[in-house]
Amino acid sequence: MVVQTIVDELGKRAGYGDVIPVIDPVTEEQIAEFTDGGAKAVDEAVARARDAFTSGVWVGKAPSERAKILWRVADLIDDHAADLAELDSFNTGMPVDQAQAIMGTAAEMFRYYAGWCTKINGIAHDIQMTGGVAQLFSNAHGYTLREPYGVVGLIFPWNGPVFNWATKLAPALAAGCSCVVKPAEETPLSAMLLHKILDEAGVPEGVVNLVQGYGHTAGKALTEHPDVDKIAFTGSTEVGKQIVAAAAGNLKRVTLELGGKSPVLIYDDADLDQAILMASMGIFIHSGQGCICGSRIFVQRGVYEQVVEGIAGVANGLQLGGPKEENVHIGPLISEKQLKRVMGFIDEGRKDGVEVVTGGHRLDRRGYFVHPTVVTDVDPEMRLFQREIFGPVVAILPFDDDDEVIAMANNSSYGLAATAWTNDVSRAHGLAKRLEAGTVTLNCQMVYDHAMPFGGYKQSGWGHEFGREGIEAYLQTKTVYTKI
Ligand code: TXE
Repeated sequence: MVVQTIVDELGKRAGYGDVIPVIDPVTEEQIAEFTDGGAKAVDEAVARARDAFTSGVWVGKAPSERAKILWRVADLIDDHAADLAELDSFNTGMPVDQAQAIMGTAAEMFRYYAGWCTKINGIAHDIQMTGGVAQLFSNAHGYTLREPYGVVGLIFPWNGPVFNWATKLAPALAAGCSCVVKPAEETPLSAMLLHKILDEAGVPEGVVNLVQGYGHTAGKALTEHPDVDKIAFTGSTEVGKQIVAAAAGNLKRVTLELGGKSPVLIYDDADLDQAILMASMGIFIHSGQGCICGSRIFVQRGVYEQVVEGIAGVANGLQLGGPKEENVHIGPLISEKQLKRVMGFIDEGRKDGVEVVTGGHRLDRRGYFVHPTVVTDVDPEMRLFQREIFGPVVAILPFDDDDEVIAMANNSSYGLAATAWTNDVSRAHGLAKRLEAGTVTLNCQMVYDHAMPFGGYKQSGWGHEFGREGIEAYLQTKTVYTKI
């Protein structure tokens, strides 16, 4: 019911470019279409956002009022969780129960940042300089103001539409920014309902502006726009670099949450049942379309065969299918483009001589389904081992000691997440220090909390989301001196 309404509304949106088809990754059929907003829709949206910011309709509200509205957004996300989950699973093919679980975390993101609205403050300082010309300023007082950047562009991908939206919008609004939101062209649906939720919650008109369109048209125009003060982006490292270049025009601020090739270290003293299950789910869940997926697994030699066998066993036991099918664990890849990309890496690996222990093929049915795939005999310099595949493909290598595995794990241009499974507590914390990653999980995997910062080392990103750092990413500091 909600799907049809949103599909109709999307189709009726005014646009200025090509008609973009929306494809169901389960059936490969077109389920909706819309017109690319392009640069013109971006211009209009930025102008509305600027007017809203200048008028003070949002940034000028009492922080406690902003907090109340963000709480209402959270409550409305909860109220509409079933509809939102239906839209995301319809659009991405992910199982409905998994989509539903994500809605709760999106609502909590708004509650968490609602709390920050009343806690944005600077420092106060009595001027203490003495001697020489500094005496002129000695009887003075200084303080800092934490102010929102102004108009921010929020660009995100298709792998978790509602969650990605909440992760960017909640802190941006808590900080007092006005926003232009550009969802991925593959997944435009849930953002339409979320936009209505903002309206119903009382976010004033013009504060959040939705632009639907391609990355190379609307997204690019947003990143180049001279009246946008900041871009927050989640997506590929390649596009992240283009955004940095585009932002140079007006030196807009940029935060980036990019790809990963996260290592998972499994030692022979670990709880192997747990490690095998979690390491498997850490790459196969959502068909490997998660930035923190553990796509490189290193296993201590004594338990190597056992772990490879165990992970292949989990892979073979997973049921793939669409949201309307029974007992499904994993959905399809999002698009034909991603299917070709993933199969391209597998085929290249085969030619280079890797052993495909299980999987390595798409399913013999409609839809962009790839069988969870385990490969061994991999040279660490292979593209399959160095590049983010963003599919259900894991490479497993043996290791003997800490130094060897740390060198292999850190041999990556990425640095988003890393995991170690070992019952030796001292070793675990030693590894946490030596692994080059923005998030390290010890004897657990795929863990996150709204209050804990999340960001990438190396080419996995700039800046942080979540926690205090998450709101600070939307604030700048003004220093004020006053003579007493
Ligand atoms: O990403 P893109 P794609 C990685 C993953 C995946 C690969 C390609 O490896 O295989 O990226 O996925 C917008 N200026 N990640 O093609 O192109 C685009 O419209 C401004 C990891 O989907 O980066 C969409 O909204 N915006 C990642 C968003 O950027 C542009 C999640 C992401 O698209 C733009 C997704 C441009 N020039 C993919 N070009 C993660 N970190 O989780 C595109 N966009």
